[in-house]
Amino acid sequence: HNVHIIGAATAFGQPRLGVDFGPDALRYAGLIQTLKKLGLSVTDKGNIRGNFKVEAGRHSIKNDDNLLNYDAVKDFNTVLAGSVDASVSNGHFPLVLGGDHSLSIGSLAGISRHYDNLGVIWYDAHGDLNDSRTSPSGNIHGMPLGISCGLGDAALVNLYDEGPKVKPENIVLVGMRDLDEGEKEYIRDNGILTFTMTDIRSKGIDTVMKEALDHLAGKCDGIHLSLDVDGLDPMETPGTGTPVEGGLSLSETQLAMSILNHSNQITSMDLVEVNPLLDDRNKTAEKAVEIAAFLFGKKQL
Ligand code: DIR
Ligand code: MN
Ligand code: MN
Ligand code: MN
Repeated sequence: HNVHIIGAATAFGQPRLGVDFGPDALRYAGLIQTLKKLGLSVTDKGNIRGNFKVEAGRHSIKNDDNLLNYDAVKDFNTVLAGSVDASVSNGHFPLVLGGDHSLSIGSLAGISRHYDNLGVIWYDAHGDLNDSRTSPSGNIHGMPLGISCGLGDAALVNLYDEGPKVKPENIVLVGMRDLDEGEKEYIRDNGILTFTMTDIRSKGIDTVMKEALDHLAGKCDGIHLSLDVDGLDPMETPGTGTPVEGGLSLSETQLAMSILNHSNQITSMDLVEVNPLLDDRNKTAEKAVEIAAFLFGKKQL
């Protein structure tokens, strides 16, 4: 692998500032050295940065459709999609560092054109399947998977490429424990394979990950992993904007990543929602680096 690190320094998808420093927090936690030590060749493409005008109240503007920072999210993701597309075109593995989860609109837009049936594993406390109608918040970081499936605002759905980027049957949700009513309805109506925390406690994360891969095997020509650090328990990863109790542990996540590594199926990744301003001495970024290391083959012995 040649891994392309793409820093997606956006906080536009939600109201809390600081998540735009996530990519640098991950670098300071040793991401690049850690991946190089695993024998990977790593290129850091630097950060894509939105034009923040916090003092002018830029970071709290909603459009008529109740979408927060709509224009900024759209412009940012168009640039990000181009960078991700270029990396995949040149045969590299894009590792997109967040930044809030709205960045997956751009990463999926840049990646999906390279696959007929892109699989997506969404490792998160949340489904991120809202649109402006079902969203309780207007925060676009709660919508990227829905948008990628074709839900909601047309300009976001058609961003970078016409039409939806992902099919519901090619999605697996892992770690779910805070789904909004509209998201539950969309999951049921579309039969999206979903593993709640209750399912994970019952079956074990190893069985869950194997079932996830089995579900995508055969039909998908690549699998994108979108990992929101709030999928882990807040005791593990406190530095994130929307923590939810009752999440995955670091060791379960290491095991999950090992299983994905052994499958040799993962072709791209987002590592998102690290907010160093909410963190305890950068421990969330350090754990996120450990998670990425396991995805790329780190072992304990
Ligand atoms: C909630 C929170 N479902 C929303 N979503 C988050 O605002 O749509 N996603 N935090 O990661
Ligand atoms: Mn495609
Ligand atoms: Mn989340
Ligand atoms: Mn998320």
